Amino acid sequence: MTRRRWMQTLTGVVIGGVGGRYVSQNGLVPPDAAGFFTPERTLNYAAHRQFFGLSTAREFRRDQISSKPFANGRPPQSKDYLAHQAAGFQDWRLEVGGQVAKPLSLSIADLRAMPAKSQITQLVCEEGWSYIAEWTGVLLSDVLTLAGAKAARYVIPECIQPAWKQSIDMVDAWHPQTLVAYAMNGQDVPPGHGGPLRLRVPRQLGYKSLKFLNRLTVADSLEGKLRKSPYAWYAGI
Ligand SMILES: Nc1nc2c(c(=O)[nH]1)N[C@H]1C(S)=C(S)[C@@H](COP(=O)(O)O)O[C@H]1N2
Ligand SMILES: [Mo]
Repeated sequence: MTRRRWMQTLTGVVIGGVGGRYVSQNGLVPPDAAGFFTPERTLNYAAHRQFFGLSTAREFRRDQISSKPFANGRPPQSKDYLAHQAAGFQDWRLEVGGQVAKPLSLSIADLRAMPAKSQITQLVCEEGWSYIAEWTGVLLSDVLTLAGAKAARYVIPECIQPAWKQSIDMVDAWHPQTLVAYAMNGQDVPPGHGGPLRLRVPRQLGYKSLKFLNRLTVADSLEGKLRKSPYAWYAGI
């Protein structure tokens, strides 16, 4: 057995034996923890949630904003996206549904009419690069409040690229830095960075900040919407 295996086994025994019941009763098992065999995911998630639930990501000064932020990947080339782009995104909608009292369909103008919030945070990609930018938008918590979100486990953001699925728990969904962003560095979010609308979850690695956002679902289970990915579901930083 390698040392890593030993550590994993040991952690598994500790979580499985002593903390297992506590952890599962308190919703501290992430949806991609395959039971006993990936205890580090549970340990990481449970520790973050127990000890750092309300901590905030670092915010930066305006003079620290990166002059050349890296746009990861080309914007979608689908007919649908190009048509939205040609129309200046005026028909783009953010649908909000699932376990809510009042499903919503919000245009970018509707979102701009809501209280705005800005933050200068770092987007950190799991591949090792990062940039600092100012994001402006509506707090996800304000959108959830407007929709009358009910008690549930997850918010599932979706985008115009069906392969890109994500989900966050309610701690991140209601967190005071989690934004539905329509502006980056004072301009409309450019297509390369997920325009016209993207999620910003600054307490997690970049892949949780879904670009081209068009739907939010409040749900208790991920029902096939758990992204198959080598990367951990919980990517707290
Ligand atoms: N819809 C969608 N969202 C996405 C991605 C993507 O390819 N499509 N890439 C993710 C990854 S891996 C990272 S690091 C960030 C990159 O954001 P950026 O393009 O502003 O650098 O967006 C995330 N959100
Ligand atoms: Mo990334």
